Amino acid sequence: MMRALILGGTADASLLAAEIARAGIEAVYSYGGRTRAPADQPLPTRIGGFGGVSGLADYIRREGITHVIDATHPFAAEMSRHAIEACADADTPLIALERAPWTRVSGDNWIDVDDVGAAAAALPEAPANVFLAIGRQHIAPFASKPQHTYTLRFVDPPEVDLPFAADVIVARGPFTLRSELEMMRTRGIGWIVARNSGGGGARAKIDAARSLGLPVIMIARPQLPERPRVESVTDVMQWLGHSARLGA
Ligand code: 3Y8
Ligand code: NAP
Repeated sequence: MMRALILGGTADASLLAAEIARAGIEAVYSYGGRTRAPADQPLPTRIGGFGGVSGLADYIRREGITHVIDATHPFAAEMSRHAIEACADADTPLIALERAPWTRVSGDNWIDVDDVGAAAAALPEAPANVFLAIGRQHIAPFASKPQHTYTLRFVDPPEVDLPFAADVIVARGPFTLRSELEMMRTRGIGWIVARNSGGGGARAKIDAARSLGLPVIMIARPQLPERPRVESVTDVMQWLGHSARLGA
């Protein structure tokens, strides 16, 4: 009897959950508990960590999980690494649903960096107006460059003081080109810091930067160990042995 675990938290995971529910496959959707009110899913949902690799392996065994789909975010590296180790330990099939990274197109002015520390170092010395579109968890390195005016964007209002003065937009994506252009123009944004998340939900700021001719400091994805990986819900459904009913 098939029972799938979706490690969720992204737009692609929501699309997959809808398809799995439609196909009548027994499954559980899992959030990490990072936001106050995550989107509802059409599947039984659990929220919060599993308790490391062993906690996830125990969960898989205890809940009779037969297939694990890692549909988390390319930057949710710890969850993805734990899934690889726990599935090997529990001898449970694993597949990753992961969107391709964004690639430069003509007109893009990207400065490629490896991590958020290098992103802070890549900012100019002269004061600039910077949009940090990298969420809430990894902003500390920018405290080393207090000369800039920062705009941050969080899913939920900040609960603790920020490590540097900044203006916070509280908004949950996906975002549109129109709203990103409006925000960047009215705030006089001169620099954008982004992670190479890929997908459509966060792409609008990259397109807006290109049309405004603004530089984007682009943080590369963390390296992950090899695991089976697909980019579409249809491929996951086929892996699960069900053909996704396209748009039915
Ligand atoms: C909790 C689930 C859907 C899912 C929507 C996608 C698109 C909009 C774009 C910017 C960049 C950022 C951030 C972002 C995007 C989608 C998708 C995506 C980026 C929710 C969600 C959860 C999270 C967690 C949150 C992180 C943060 C990252 C904000 C739900 C809305 C910056 C990633 O405050 C915090 O602790 C937030 C933490 C991890 C990165 C960070 O380190 O701060 N996502 N985002 C999931 C869980 O608990 O398991 O609340 O419903 C999901 C989405 N966020 O159904 O349409 O699929 O990528 N999420 C980045 O790309 O760099 C915003 O502002 O331009
Ligand atoms: P992370 O740093 O890779 O994971 C840290 C720990 O959080 C994991 O070891 C696990 O705890 C727990 N966790 C993470 N995702 C989980 C899930 N879906 N279900 C159960 N536990 C989970 O994770 P993150 O980058 O903070 O991302 C957290 C969530 O936000 C994920 O669902 C991810 O898909 C979503 N998200 C993240 C980003 C991003 O930029 N990172 C963007 C969009 C959405 P235990 O070790 O206790 O099991």
